Amino acid sequence: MIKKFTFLYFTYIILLIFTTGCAEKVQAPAAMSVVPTEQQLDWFNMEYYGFIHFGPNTFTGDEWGSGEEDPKIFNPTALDTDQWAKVCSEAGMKGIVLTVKHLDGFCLYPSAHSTHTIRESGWMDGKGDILKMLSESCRKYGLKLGIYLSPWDMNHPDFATDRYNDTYISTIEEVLTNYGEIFEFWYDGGDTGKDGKKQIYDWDRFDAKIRQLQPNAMINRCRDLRWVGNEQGYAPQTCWATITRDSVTAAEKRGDGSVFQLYGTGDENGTTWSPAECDVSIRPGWFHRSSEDARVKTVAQLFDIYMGSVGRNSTLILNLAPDQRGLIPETEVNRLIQLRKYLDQCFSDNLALGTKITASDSRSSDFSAAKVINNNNGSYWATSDNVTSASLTFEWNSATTMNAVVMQEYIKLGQRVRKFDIEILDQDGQWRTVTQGTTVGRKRIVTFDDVTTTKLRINITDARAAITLCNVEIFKFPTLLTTPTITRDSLGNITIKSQIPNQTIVYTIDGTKPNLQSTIYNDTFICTDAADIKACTIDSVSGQTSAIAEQHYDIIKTKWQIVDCSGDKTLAKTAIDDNINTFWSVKTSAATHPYHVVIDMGKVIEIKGFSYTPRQDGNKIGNISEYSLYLSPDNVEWECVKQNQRFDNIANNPVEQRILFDKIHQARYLKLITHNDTQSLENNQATATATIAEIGVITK
Ligand code: FUL
Repeated sequence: MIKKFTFLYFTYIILLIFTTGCAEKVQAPAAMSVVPTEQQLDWFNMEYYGFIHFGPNTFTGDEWGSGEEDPKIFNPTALDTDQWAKVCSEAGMKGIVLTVKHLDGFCLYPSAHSTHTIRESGWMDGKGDILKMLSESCRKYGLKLGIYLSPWDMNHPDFATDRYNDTYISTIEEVLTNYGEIFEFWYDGGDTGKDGKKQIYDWDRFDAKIRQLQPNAMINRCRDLRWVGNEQGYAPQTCWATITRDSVTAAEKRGDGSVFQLYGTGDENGTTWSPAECDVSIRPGWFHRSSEDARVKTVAQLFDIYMGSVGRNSTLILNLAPDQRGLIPETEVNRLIQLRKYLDQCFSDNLALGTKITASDSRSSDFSAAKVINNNNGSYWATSDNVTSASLTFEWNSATTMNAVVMQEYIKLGQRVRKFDIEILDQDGQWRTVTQGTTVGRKRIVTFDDVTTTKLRINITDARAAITLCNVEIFKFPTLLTTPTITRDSLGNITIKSQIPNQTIVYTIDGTKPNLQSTIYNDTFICTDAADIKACTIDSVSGQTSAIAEQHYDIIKTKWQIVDCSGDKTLAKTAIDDNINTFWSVKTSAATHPYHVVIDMGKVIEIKGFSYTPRQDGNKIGNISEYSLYLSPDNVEWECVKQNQRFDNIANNPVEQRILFDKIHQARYLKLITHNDTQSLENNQATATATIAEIGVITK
């Protein structure tokens, strides 16, 4: 019996081997002629990483230095590269590229080939090396390190001479040998020296040196990757990972602007694999300047950029600009963390998992539709050779709400999809197109209005060769609840705006936290008295709210007048116009403190304190640091309620100063006398200015 079983068993095995050996195994699709290297695939998979612009410009307020800056101005007071790395890592970034040398020539490491470096700044007794510090911080936080080393150099005496190529090579050697593994090398443009002479760069030598020292580093400028052609962080809708370098050079030479479009779209017949990298700064400029603090990109803007870059077959390199302390400011940190939270929410529940999935064509069971939901980007759905249009249908057991689809091509074999559309099965049994697009590439994310359905169909309608998709995800992105902004004009009209249209805003005027029961904001309303206004956007179904915006207003100043002041009375009105973005600046012929202003509030009122808002444009000149304050019922009898007082920390943090009195006063007139300002204090200046964005009173 045992013998018989053994015999049958072996016969079965032999037959199995025989038949399997004979069955024709369906081959994978042939690769396209241009495909990425393993290093390019690794880099592409990083998706999102940071850029850091830091240097003398951080201290001068310039975007482009001249190279003539005194290195001593570089003096961060609390630099912490661990903070940079921690923020980037918590934001979900995978690396950081540092401007080791911007075009002003200043090196953030002590280069032996320059005399314009961190060593000459005297910072850390001339022993600082920010590249080293950052390389250690990146290691600590599991981030990769990249280097921006500007070939253009406005400081170096060799620039625009035959010697400069050697000098630049020497600096490449320094930065690529002493700081560990480098994932990306960023050249930048520009070639004109001070006297108008142009540097002829030896790019081939530079490339070869980088390859020799860091074979895994990705080089920009249409080598391993390309600039996307704009600094807004967006790739175009059609974005190929391939490009032809000769066509780029020709377009650059034509100078008709067409090259920027080419950088963006790439070229489907391109001969080099060089995907787009989208660069953008989180604030208007690449370097920090406090005058732009209010214009840090919002979470909604950053999310849109993410979708327009990572979601369009590109990577996103997002610039963070440390301030003069050498820290990434709190506003940016908060935005990045909020963005991370929102992205995590968006991509947390893949509705494609567990669906019944079918394809109109598959080349074999090894390349079945199910491969796009098996959580393995190494396997993929592929159509038969010559089948360049096909559909994938996802079916749910019950009606499901969705608004986003992620698709990924198996780009190891090259980029193929030219065109696609997405349909859902309507309640009346009809297929309805919800979105359409062109290229897919490494990752394409598309969104559409919420739809509730049991079936979704992706139609690839045109491709360069057999279709290969390794991943599809379907999501219901939650509504992005953005913090609204509250403003009041000089007549008392309150306007509350959300960054995303049609979001429900609720508000309170008594300082309580708004919730589903609070008043819904529909239109501008009047509030001339003191009020604590709080507002947020709210999801009327879940009751979830955005972060709360709040503004404290006191009585309106429409009837207020300037009775007397140093300098021009008409100009002084900007100090009581309820607009913190305008300011009164006074410097009389004496040009020294004290300056004064007397304000008539129209009638006798009860006041508990007063407020002073310094100018909000980031410039410190004239910010009052020492003052006295007087009150009067009749502009005759004056009482000094604050004598020779100081506004604490106003130099570092020039926000509204709210000063309470010891008791409530009845007054109609208010007189502010200045004794000093932050600039004069710092520079020991003999001449002085006083500036006032707003003076107000505290009544509640
Ligand atoms: C540009 C430069 O001009 C900017 O200053 C910045 O460094 C940006 C990333 O690249 O070409």
